[in-house]
Amino acid sequence: MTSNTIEVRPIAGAVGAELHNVDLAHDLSDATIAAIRASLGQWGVVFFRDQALSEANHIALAERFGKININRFFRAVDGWPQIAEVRKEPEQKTNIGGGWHTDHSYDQIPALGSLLYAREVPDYGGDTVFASMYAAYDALSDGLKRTLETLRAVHSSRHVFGKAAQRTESQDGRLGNPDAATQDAVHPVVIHHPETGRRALYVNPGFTTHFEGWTADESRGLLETLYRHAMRPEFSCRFNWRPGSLAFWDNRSTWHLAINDYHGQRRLMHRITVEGVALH
Ligand SMILES: O=C(O)CCC(=O)C(=O)O
Ligand SMILES: [Fe+2]
Repeated sequence: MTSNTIEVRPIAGAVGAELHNVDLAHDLSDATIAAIRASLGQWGVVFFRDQALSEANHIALAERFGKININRFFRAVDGWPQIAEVRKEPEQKTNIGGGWHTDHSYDQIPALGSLLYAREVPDYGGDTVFASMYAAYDALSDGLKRTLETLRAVHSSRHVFGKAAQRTESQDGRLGNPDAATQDAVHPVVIHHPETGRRALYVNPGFTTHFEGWTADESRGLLETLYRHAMRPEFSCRFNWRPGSLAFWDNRSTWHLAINDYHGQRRLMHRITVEGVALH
């Protein structure tokens, strides 16, 4: 297999690049995979346009980056247990991933990232925003950086996917298995990215509950300060989907949020999540 030279087009200053001149259904050569991996490390999320991927193509691509994690909360695509469905129907009001979060931080070995592929998109809206936790960390003062490097934080899925969450998604079949939402995880507040070695802020509004050894009440003020900082627009990018677009994000260096501004229209995405390593 030959591989053409991939063209990397950043879409914002801190995070996100479109990769052009690549056909993911036909070229999974070592050179192409290495180029994607390098861009993912640098840009936190990489985007591809106009990809014609079957479910098998999508799986083959994901497997080049690691073992597939079968999501225990999302409904799978019929016949494809490796592929989770991220769906919103015209009559549904809530969407999946509508607040800032990092997937799987509630796992002690969090997923590396996800490959989200657009099958049906609304006429307008339904963009996804990403934020760079490299940029957020880098812009903190030296004093706060030093303090944060001594802290660890607890992350949980209970309040999101567990029984207490009572989400409408569980009633309409998009999410399930609340009994699996019983584990918590502890990670450093500042991680050293396992591949790039760069430091990244690793707390998020979706799943972080408190600093280890602090109460939730005591943690709230500092967490809110960090979240407000990390949400600064210059650390983010916004991706407008078209059918056939694919986003591959790195959970260790980014947050994301799915904008819920397309009521009355369907949006259907296929997601494959790749396993990662413990974070230090
Ligand atoms: O639908 C999206 O754009 C992203 C949803 C989400 O948070 C996810 O798939 O992890
Ligand atoms: Fe997500």
